[in-house]
Amino acid sequence: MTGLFITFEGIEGAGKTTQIRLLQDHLLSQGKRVFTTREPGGDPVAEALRAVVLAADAPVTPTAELLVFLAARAQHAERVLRPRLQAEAIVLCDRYIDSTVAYQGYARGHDLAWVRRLNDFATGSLTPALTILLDLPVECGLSRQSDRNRMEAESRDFHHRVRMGYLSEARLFPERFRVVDAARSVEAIHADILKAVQEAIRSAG
Ligand code: T5A
Repeated sequence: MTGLFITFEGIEGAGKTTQIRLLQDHLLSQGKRVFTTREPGGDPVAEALRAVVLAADAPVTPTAELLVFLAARAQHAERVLRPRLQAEAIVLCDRYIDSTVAYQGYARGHDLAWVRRLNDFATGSLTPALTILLDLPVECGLSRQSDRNRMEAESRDFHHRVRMGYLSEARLFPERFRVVDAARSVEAIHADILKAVQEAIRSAG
């Protein structure tokens, strides 16, 4: 695998989409080959699964929810992520394995070791070189939201557990995570992300 795999994580409204767009523009202006994608989704089958699992009124059980996110990930990893990384692109992915650990593990209550093993199974252990965690208080993230999917309608407590879960993962895997304070201006956040990405590009080179 010769590309560079970078994932973006955070609670609802953390600013992942905004920051990925800015980073993509910057990297393209530097002549880099960049590919942007998202989870759940990024492939027709995975996008169909996304529609099912995120529909506002879908009566999805917690176990089915976990397995649908993983099924979408398996499809995306094999059909999209691996080929793009083999084509030497910098791949920017909006959410990945840590979303499942944070939402279905820490917040929903599925066994963490089990969720990690399922992530490995779904992806063939495809792990990001760098994970940017955009961290901010739940109230701040939720106040930025305009439309609400099924997960976004969960309680504040649920989203608080997601946030704490992410921060625990960042402490467990410090070599991969960079935690960025996302309660600041778009420009200040972008500057921090650029530093982390430039370091990752140097290390990979
Ligand atoms: N999920 C996903 C799981 O439960 N398990 C899994 O395994 C996976 C993969 C995905 C949902 O699925 C769940 C998690 C999610 O609930 P989604 O629609 O992709 O759903 O949700 P998000 O990823 O949260 O996308 P959002 O668009 O809601 O949030 P972003 O992308 O983090 O934020 P962004 O950039 O769209 O910004 C939101 C708003 O804030 C403004 C923007 O202009 C925008 O209006 N904004 C700022 N405002 C002030 N200051 C800043 N610094 C700002 N940055 C952005």
